[in-house]
Amino acid sequence: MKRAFITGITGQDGSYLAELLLGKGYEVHGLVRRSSSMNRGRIDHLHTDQTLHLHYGDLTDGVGLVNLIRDIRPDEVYNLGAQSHVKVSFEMPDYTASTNSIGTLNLLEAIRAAGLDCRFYQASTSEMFGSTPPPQNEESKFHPRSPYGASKLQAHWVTVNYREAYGLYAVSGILFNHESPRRGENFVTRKITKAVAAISAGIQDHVELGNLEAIRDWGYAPEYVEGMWRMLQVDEPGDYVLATGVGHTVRDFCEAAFAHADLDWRDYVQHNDSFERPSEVDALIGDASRAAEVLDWRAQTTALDLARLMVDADRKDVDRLLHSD
Ligand code: NDP
Ligand code: GDR
Repeated sequence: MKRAFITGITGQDGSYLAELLLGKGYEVHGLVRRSSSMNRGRIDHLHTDQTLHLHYGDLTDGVGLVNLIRDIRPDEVYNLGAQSHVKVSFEMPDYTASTNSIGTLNLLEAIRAAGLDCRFYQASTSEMFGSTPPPQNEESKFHPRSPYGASKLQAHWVTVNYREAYGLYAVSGILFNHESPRRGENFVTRKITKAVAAISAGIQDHVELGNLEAIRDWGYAPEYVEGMWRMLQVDEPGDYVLATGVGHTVRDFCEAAFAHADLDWRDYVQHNDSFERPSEVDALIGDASRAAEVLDWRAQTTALDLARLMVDADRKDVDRLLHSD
């Protein structure tokens, strides 16, 4: 039985990846943060699985990671834990760098200290391309536009360095935006689809957004965690872009989401400056040809299908909430 260790298991991607690996017969170990309220909503449904083990820890606690990796001795490590919100990274730059950059280094050092021959996946991001115009692929220039993007770029290079310096099987997945009904509620897609559900149920009257002109390449998260796993199954470690190859504006996503509930987005979306960033990433559209060629991976779900799928899920949630008595 293969053994995997996942940081960020309570997040969107971590929860889908845990499901995927448990389904493949892995023993899965996940890092969870201590919190005064429960933060395991996305993995609660997996709690009866005897092959899932959760451990308290934090990416900023290097000693804790050394102890965990030494004891668990995983075959595969997926580093998905991060302060992952771009706008928040402008408000918490130090914490963002500690978690995303130093945290990655801590984990790589823990693997080295244990003398493990394991495979390592780093959750890199299209935000590292920042102002480089699309289409972006593995050879495109990095120019991050936020403390988040810069912190992930440091983690990316340290991953490459551990591969080159120590011969570690380390890969960096440069993933473009991917969403799902489990997406955090303060990312723009989920904020929009939740608002559509609440507005169509008559319990909210508008939603406030920032920049509607930004272009993103939105795919479906369960397909992207399959890509992460495939990156660790090939003979040679490498870096791969995962993306749909199609860009849409935030405005397009709004239009599709509201239209799916027979609403006109222009009647409900208001502008609020506080959701704008000090420096914006204008356009990200990925070229995932290398992943198609080497991993036989291709995105299946389009951004507009995703908008509809997420609206349906949020409308079901609102329905359940309203009829729960
Ligand atoms: P989420 O924000 O949904 O999940 C982040 C996870 O990291 C949560 O489990 C969170 O725990 C955990 N975490 C946060 N801080 C720490 C810390 N200091 N120590 C340990 N764990 C911590 O992110 P996603 O699932 O969307 O993304 C997964 C990874 O992929 C992230 O690294 C993200 O930056 C990256 N990425 C995401 C993309 C996307 O479009 N979704 C695209 C490209 C890269 P808790 O639940 O307790 O908050
Ligand atoms: P992003 O995702 O910054 O691309 O990072 P987000 O959904 O936060 O923003 C996408 C675009 O929408 C614009 N926007 C708003 N964004 C938010 N959050 N809230 C708003 O009200 C709003 N209005 C407009 C933003 O300015 C931006 O242009 C995500 C994260 O998952 C990262 O962790 C990941 O690395 C990248 O995707 C790829």
